[in-house]
Amino acid sequence: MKKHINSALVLALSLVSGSLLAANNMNDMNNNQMGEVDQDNNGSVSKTEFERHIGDRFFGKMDRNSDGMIDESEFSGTRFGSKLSELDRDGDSRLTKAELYNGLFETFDTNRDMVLDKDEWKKVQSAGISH
Ligand SMILES: [Ca+2]
Ligand SMILES: [Ca+2]
Ligand SMILES: [Ca+2]
Repeated sequence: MKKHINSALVLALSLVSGSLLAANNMNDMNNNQMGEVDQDNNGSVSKTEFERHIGDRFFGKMDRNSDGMIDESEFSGTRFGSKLSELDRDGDSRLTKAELYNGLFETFDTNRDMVLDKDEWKKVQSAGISH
């Protein structure tokens, strides 16, 4: 008897996860936000694709005094979950474009495989970096 209940439960669960998967796939098709970024369509975002996507517009938005560097006051208020000092390679307390992009990429590439997969990309989006 107990076995019956268990297998019914398993069946129910697999039906649920099956429809969740289907919903996810639908989501990907209808709302594939990675699509425009993932230019070679391999399901992940490379560093080049990342830089190209966030591009000059994003940097320009952050660089409010347009001196080509991001300083502490320009950096504060962002939702990157990292500090300026963590991204500042040369320790001058300001970020160049390269420091910002490299640093952000490394911050979001949590499994360090040098590409951003879907889950990692979601974090980029929720940090407000993607547009
Ligand atoms: Ca600046
Ligand atoms: Ca720097
Ligand atoms: Ca990764």
